[in-house]
Amino acid sequence: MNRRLFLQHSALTAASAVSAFSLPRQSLFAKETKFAKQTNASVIDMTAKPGRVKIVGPDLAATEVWGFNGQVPGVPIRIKAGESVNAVVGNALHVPTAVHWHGIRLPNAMDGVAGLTQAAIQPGESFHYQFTPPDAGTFWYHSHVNAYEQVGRGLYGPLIIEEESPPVVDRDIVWMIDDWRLRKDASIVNDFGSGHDKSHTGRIGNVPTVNGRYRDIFKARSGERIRLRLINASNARNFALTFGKLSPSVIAIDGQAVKPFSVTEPIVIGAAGRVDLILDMTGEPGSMMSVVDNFYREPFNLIKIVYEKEPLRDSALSSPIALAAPTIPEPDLSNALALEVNIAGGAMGGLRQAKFNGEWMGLREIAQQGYVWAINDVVGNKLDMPPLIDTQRGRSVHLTIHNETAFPHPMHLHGHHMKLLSVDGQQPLPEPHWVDSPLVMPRQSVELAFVADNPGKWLFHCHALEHHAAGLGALVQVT
Ligand SMILES: [Cu+2]
Repeated sequence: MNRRLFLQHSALTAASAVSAFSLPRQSLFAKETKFAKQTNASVIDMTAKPGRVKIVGPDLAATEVWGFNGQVPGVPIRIKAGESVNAVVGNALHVPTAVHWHGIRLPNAMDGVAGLTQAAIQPGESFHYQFTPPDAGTFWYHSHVNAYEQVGRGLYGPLIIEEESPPVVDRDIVWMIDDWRLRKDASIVNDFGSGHDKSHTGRIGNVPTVNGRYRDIFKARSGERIRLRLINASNARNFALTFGKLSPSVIAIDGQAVKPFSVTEPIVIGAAGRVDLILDMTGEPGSMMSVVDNFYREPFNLIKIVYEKEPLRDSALSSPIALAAPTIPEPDLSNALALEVNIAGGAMGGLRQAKFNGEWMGLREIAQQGYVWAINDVVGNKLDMPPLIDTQRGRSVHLTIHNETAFPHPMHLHGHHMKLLSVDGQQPLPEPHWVDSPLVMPRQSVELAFVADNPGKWLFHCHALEHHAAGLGALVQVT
């Protein structure tokens, strides 16, 4: 079996280091994780505004965040396949904002990239987003204005589109995983977009959370079958999760169904990525276990699972877990626009010069403007630059991305899904599958293809948000 996808973090240990901030010590949360409220209303009111959230513990100081309706994660959106998202986004912040619906194949004008697809929503103003997602699955939404600060302060939430006939489970749970850079008093360290974060691995925090809570407890029952939707909302932290003796089955990646396969290796979820699991809770009643992250050098317990004393049933369910196959058009590789995409720059990257505003410039000079990355020797510092890809609607595009840097890059394409064809020349696990934010590890080459069937100018960028802010972005134009 090709374990590359799930072990691709192994090359990382030398290149990355978790932030020097130490983890605060405090009690675990006692209560079960629950979202404040499910949204069923036809029009969703979601206002970006400051809020106070107990992140580090129920008895400790609250953290001043920015959240949609003041909460973290933001107001949850859960609709059925075929239904529309109809959201009025207000802005009660003192800065402009906008909402990007991550992974949704939607009309360009609804994509939420301020300065490209819409004007930013100014303080006191609102914007009405309306679209019908073509795919069921696990998606999310987040700010796309100064995202490295606004997402880092909590402006994100889950967007779940339920299948017409989903697999039978006892509970359908969302874990939005994130990490925060907090001081001992639980306040956010206000060093967003620092030169170090931009040129190294991105903003890695010291307080990893599940649904906005550090070291939470998740209660489960023996015999229970859970669909767990993992969404990585971190600025830049990647996760590689293990579930003790449980044997999770992966049923979807980046919102799109895959042929179910079970894993014992760590499950890698790059920044902005999603993985849907079926978890059969086979532990003993009354026992407990930890979900452990192994991506970086120091493993840590992300969340504790505690079994209730009463089992739900004696043996695991055996009903089918496969989701319906995705309905994304297959790219035609025999007639595709082929492009090599070289990612270069950053610390220890060896990039000497690149094109900045159309002129060749030395990296030192470029760094003085706050940029350190380039795609095909072009620094992505503006939204009105010439596109990396300019193609007619309906054409297949075949990309080979080479990461020539010392850091991982989750490369997100807006408005489309791409088929992950190979990783370092080998077939990905379990087979070629659809992605919207593939994690490309240092020195890795990743082959992708998609049909450019969605007209507009779309962003193609690194979702380590500090990297994007420092030039790791380009445009794909479909006309
Ligand atoms: Cu990056």
